[in-house]
Amino acid sequence: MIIKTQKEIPSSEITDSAVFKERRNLIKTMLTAVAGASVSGAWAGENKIDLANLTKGDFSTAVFTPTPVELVKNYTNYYEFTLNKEDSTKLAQKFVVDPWSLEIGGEVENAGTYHLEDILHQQTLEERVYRFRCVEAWSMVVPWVGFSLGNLLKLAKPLSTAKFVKFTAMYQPETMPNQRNHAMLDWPYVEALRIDEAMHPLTMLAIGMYGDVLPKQNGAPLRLVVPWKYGFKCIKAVVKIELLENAPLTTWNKFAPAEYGFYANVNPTVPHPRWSQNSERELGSGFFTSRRQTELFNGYAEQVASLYHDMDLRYFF
Ligand SMILES: Nc1nc2c(c(=O)[nH]1)N[C@H]1C(S)=C(S)[C@@H](COP(=O)(O)O)O[C@H]1N2
Ligand SMILES: [Mo]
Repeated sequence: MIIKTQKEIPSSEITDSAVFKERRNLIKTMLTAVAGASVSGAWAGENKIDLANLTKGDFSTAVFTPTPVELVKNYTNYYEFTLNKEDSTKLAQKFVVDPWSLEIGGEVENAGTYHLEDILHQQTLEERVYRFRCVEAWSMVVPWVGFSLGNLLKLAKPLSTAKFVKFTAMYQPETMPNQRNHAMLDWPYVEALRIDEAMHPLTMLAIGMYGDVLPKQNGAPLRLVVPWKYGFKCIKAVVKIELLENAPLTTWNKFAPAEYGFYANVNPTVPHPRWSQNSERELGSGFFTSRRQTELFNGYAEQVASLYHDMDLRYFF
């Protein structure tokens, strides 16, 4: 089972932390509404559910064993802060995620800007345990918490002219050193999907992982997760979603088009110009552990191959 519905979601372990406390409480309320208490009215803002007495979550029904959370939190790609995977944990803590609004516009009937909390009130949160494959040939398994992007887009009512969905990340140079220094990439970070990819039920917007809110270095408060594509498509800190008639330029594709395609579907038979994509190092695997064979569409071929039935994946990479 790939998608667990809210009713099956395990309740989270309660941890105490000062950061984003209010949203954390709201999310926890939503996450733990399934612990037996009544769901309706549970997200009025104040905690109607006794958060201190929840059963500890378990992920035993997941297909894959999640990567230890400490590894996922301390090995991150967040180029707005640093190119160093170990340093972004510390550097990202200055990032301001509260309050957070999401703008939805372009080729839609209902354009608007919404507080993240208001969006969460409307969406059904789910836990989904997905494989995650970085283009650099390492991988992990993450229990994300979030909701279907398609459900959100449907509320915006896309027009028939909407063919692509563009995502823009936060521009916050005061806290993001590489934006301040105009370093490495064009900022803000931009990604995009074809509309059918965006509407696919596997595609989600995540607000949490491992039963808790997203750590800042992992893309708080809102990030895209598209499990059959290379990790760079999974843009962090999303502030704007635009439905467009034409494909926009995306950050990595623009930076090095021969290396980072627009599609970026995981494909072991299409090597990166500088390395093979045939296998991957799993985070947490030992020095002598063999590498994992990379799968077409990262193992999600059954769900998504039909999206590309008329395309030669060697050229649309
Ligand atoms: N805004 C933003 N989103 C981003 C990136 C980034 O640098 N900035 N890096 C991407 C890359 S290359 C990967 S592999 C994943 C990493 O997600 P993680 O750090 O949570 O593992 O985020 C993607 N999303
Ligand atoms: Mo990546």
